[in-house]
Amino acid sequence: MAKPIVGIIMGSASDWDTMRESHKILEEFGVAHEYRVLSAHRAPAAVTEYATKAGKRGLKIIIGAAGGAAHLAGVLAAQTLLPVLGVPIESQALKGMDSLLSTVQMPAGIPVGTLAIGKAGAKNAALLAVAILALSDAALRDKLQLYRETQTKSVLAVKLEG
Ligand code: RP5
Repeated sequence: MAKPIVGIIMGSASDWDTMRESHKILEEFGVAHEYRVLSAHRAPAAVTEYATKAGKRGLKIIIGAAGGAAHLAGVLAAQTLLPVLGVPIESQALKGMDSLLSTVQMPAGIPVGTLAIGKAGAKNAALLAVAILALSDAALRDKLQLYRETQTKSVLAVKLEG
């Protein structure tokens, strides 16, 4: 098994249905990755340990996903120099607006690259991770190019019935 270069971290097992979309994209592109639950509020010391050791373990990008008071991506970003991509989980109470605002509104100096709420954000976080990695990986760049071309073809092939 290749050493993971992307870490998908989520605040709860209940986030997995959303974050599986990130996992599926990274699988499709053959990017070695890991995924686990770590909560900024329920397990803060474990988040610190993960963030502070991630770079030394060979990770290049972290995807942090949480819902509600979604501080996980920000807390990860505060404790690593690796790029952190944030996915706001669609919460039941506020449909993810709470998650979006608490993920995206970082203080200047500690960036989190925040994606859309829910599954679109999870998928795009992985695609953005692939694009970042593709800057220094020509084979991955070719795969991304093919992915885009295939996507365009499938959009243009749509036949609507009247
Ligand atoms: C957040 O609280 C998690 O990221 C999850 O989206 C939300 C609810 O968690 P559970 O109560 O389902 O464990 O920390």
